[in-house]
Amino acid sequence: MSDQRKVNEKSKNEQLNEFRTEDHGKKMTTNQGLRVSEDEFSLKAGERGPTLMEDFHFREKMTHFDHERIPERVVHARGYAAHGEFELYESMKEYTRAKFLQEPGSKTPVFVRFSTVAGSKGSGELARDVRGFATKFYTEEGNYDLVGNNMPVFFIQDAIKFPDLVHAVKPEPHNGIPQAASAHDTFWDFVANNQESAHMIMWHMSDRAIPRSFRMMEGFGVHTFRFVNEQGKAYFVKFHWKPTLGVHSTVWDEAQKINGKNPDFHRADLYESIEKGDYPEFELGVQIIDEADEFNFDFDILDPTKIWPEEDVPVKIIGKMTLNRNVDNVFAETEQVAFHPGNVVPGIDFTNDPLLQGRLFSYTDTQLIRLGGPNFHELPINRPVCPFHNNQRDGYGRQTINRGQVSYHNNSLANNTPETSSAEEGGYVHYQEKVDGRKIQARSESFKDHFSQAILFWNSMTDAEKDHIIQAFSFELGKVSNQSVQQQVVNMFANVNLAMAQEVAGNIGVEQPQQASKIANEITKTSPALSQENTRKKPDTRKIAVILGDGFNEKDVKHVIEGLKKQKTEPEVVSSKLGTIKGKEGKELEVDQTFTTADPVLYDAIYVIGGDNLQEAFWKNATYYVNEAYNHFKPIGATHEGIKCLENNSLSDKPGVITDTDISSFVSRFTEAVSEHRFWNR
Ligand code: HDE
Repeated sequence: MSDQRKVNEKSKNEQLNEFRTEDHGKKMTTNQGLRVSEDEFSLKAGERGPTLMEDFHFREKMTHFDHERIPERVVHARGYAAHGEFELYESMKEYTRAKFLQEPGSKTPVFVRFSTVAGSKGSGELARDVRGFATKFYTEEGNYDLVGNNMPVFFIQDAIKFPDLVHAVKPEPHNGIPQAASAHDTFWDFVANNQESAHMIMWHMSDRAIPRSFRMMEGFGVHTFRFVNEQGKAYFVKFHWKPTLGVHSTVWDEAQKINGKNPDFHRADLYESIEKGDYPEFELGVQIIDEADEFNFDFDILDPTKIWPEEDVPVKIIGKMTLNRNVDNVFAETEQVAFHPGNVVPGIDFTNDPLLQGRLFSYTDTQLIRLGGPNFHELPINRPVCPFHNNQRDGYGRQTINRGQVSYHNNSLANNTPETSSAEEGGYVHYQEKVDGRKIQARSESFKDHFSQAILFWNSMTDAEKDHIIQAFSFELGKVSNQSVQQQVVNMFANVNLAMAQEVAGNIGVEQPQQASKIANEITKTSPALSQENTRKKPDTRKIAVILGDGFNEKDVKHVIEGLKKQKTEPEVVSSKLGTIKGKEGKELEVDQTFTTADPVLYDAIYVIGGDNLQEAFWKNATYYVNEAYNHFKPIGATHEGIKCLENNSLSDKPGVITDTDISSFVSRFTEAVSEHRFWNR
């Protein structure tokens, strides 16, 4: 590892340290540094008199408060972020000159923000929505931002339609309803009248739109980018993040309930896992296509509504990102971070994907209003770790004190510095793609197939996943009040699968389409990588509610809890009251949650054990827990008195329900069920 890289590993954190401040244990002062003698009572003319203007501390405190909000992001307002590092496994020298992708083992500090798209800053995190997955790499050549989503395609093909899409999905303007939801007339009216959205809608109706955790989502750069190597040769590239825990989701009923029980579910999950040292990990993968093969696919590789099926263009895993540090201050870091797909480094370039091209304009533009001027790059979280020098000056909130007389180029007074760099010196040189065309406002013919890959997606789903898609369509369209819109959408999706469209039509009471599209019958291809059923499955960090009360069997409970922890699951004792419960032999055990502070939707699995002589109310709560878990297809385990509880609810002997009188075999059988995550065959 080069010395420069070793420095870089820590440098972002060290850089942030210069801005950190600790108020704890300090004397209170004004922003001018004056010690404050009174912070409870404003200065008044007499004890019952009016407050005086000259009370500068009151004025400063109130003015700052009055101005402490900034506009939320126009999309992706609800987000949560963490710091980490990216370690390269394999040199990409053959394909790109990007320095952070050269030396295996080299590490680059990163900052990642996950988000929902449609909802406001305070909305529930389990909305059916796309998730943003934005990564800032603080490289020695400047910041590189990979501003992606958890779905590999997008709703539209041209950025000029983005304001329309967003207006359609946001709360309807005449009544401000609904918040953080696509289940309303304007969104589906947009879909039916903009059929390029078909493929993305299949993802949006799938389980991908209701992830179990930010730690269990894939990330995608979506667009086709370019890698350019030292010799100037270019390749087309798509970026993927693959979570080492696999890709996992909730079910819709559960997601809606989580939004009520814990609207911070995803951020709390991320924050707590980092605090516990269960660092979220994502491997970086690239799909690479040689320039010579640009036209060798049955879709246009620049079309952002298309994937490159992984079975056709394999994903090469080149490194791993580990998120290992929470922010110190959510506003300063998570809120003020400014991502931009145009932040690139030498060796990474753009393509003519018209969605990408438009994004290159939008991000700086939106930061200018959101962060109040052109100096947002100086905010600690946005500063590159390498020095920056140019002739840009002034503006609101400028912090840099540029010394010297000269702020223009060319000049002689400063020896024509700051000077530009050649490519050899690390200067960014745009890839010299030959472009030739008439100015025209049109869409390429090669972008006009909207259904083939929507069909590929449908074909690749398991029966359970297909069922979830049908249920999602039925819910979303069931919430649409305009029957013509409902009918248009159902007719549109008959182009993907007739039986699916007919079932949805039946569920929402509109006419069943009769005509399957020709291609729907012709396309039989599947892409196994699209199904979440083929993902990694592990018990790690799965939360288990251990339902326990007074009179429990100490030895066995200890054995099970320790056994579950050994398998890296996270058991929590749930009982009627907080405090401690007493075992048969008088030993006490701390209760983590009560039946009411927690809820079965907040756990991945339930283990009922109970205790001797428990009240009916205890078993009533336990019954609610196991039934909810059962309805959400989650693993359920029972031993001791818990077995009776399952029998009373006719749940024993069902798939994913483990009962055992032998405590040792129980632990291994139950852990196996927990690793399975969900039992769709109930
Ligand atoms: Fe964005 N997008 N976007 N987007 N986007 C923003 O920038 C935009 C698109 C994505 O955590 C905004 O700073 C246009 C695709 C993420 O801070 C804004 C188009 C993808 C985030 C903007 C798209 C994304 C944003 C709002 C159509 C996946 C959150 C606030 C051409 C590849 C970043 C902001 C964060 C945020 C514009 C489409 C990802 C308005 C015009 C496709 C993850 O500039």
